[in-house]
Amino acid sequence: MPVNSPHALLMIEVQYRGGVHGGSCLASVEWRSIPTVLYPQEILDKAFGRASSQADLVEDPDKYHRVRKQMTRMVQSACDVATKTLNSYVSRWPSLNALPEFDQALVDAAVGCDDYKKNLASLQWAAERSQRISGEAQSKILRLREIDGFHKARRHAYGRLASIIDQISPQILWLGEARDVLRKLPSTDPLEPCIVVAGSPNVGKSALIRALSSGEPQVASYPFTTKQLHLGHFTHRRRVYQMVDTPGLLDRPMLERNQIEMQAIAALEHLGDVLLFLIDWTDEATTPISEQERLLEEVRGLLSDRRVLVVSTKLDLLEGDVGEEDHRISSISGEGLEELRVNLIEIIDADRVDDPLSLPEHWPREDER
Ligand SMILES: Nc1nc2c(ncn2[C@@H]2O[C@H](COP(=O)(O)OP(=O)(O)OP(=O)(O)O)[C@@H](O)[C@H]2O)c(=O)[nH]1
Ligand SMILES: [Mg+2]
Repeated sequence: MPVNSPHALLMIEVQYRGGVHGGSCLASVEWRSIPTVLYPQEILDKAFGRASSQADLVEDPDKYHRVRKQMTRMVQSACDVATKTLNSYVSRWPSLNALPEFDQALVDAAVGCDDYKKNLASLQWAAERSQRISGEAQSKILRLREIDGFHKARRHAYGRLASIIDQISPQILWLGEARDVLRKLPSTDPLEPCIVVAGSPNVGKSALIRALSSGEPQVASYPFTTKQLHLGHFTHRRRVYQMVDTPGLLDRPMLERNQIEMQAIAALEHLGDVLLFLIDWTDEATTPISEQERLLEEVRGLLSDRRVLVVSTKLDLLEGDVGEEDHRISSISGEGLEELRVNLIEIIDADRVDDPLSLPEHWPREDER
């Protein structure tokens, strides 16, 4: 196939697309995959343990040379393990500046962006210090002429390494705790469309996400509420339509909100493609209709660029007339769900046709063969 044929070009695009979407963590943050942070003492145990086993491997019939090699190797491998461990945290934790605004706002509310950056920077500092200790001890051992001196130099280096780790122990502990909080944050892929589901408490947000989802929705939490939120998705023509719940975020009057919540709400502007606003008109509703409608107006005002679909829920319980709405659904009986899904796909696709990487529907794709 000549390189300049349309097909060749297409292959390149497909590969490129695969590159962007294929690596699951390239663009989106998988908070769940942040590795466990060891306790300071565990880092030291790991470093010194590895160092001892390295020393055991040294073979030299001459005691003087053997001890010198052993001590050099112990210092080197203890410091290497410490450096690598600390650096692995730094590199596995996402860089905040590269995150979508909504994610940054969540991190800020959950653990504080400043602390996040400062504590990671401390680990990086300690990793560098550990390398320096290693280098200094090795050149010292090279200059020494006594077996006793080799041991002393090794002990001295171990002491320095332990004191560095001790010095950043509050930062290490902070990261360990932060990880447990961050792991529960919702993560969405900014390259795929996203539907934000809003509405007063108990209107059926989570039930709708569950009903539209292929498979069980993921459960996550926002830093603003003890309620669990749901993340679901469905696929249509290979595109993944993500859905996120907003309990504690877009479910009560904005006047009651603190600055950090407002920051997250403002950042929602950049997250979703469509906003579904759910209204419960049934007698079961826990929030009076007037209040639900007031919230709708507030949300419309806050996310003015966002296309809003008003959906009245619990159709199976509904009697008589309701107010203005775009859809009527029941997540229990399934009524209206497919119409809603089709409408969502239409709205989102209309906005995304100019994606330069998208392919016409009938074109062959590499991963289909
Ligand atoms: N009959 C009926 N009940 C529903 C329907 N959708 C949700 N419910 C019920 O309404 C209650 C609230 O539903 P959820 O999906 O938890 O509502 P939510 O908006 O996620 O609530 P919060 O997360 O607390 O804000 C649950 O008891 C659901 O079983 C529906 O279509 N029909
Ligand atoms: Mg819910």
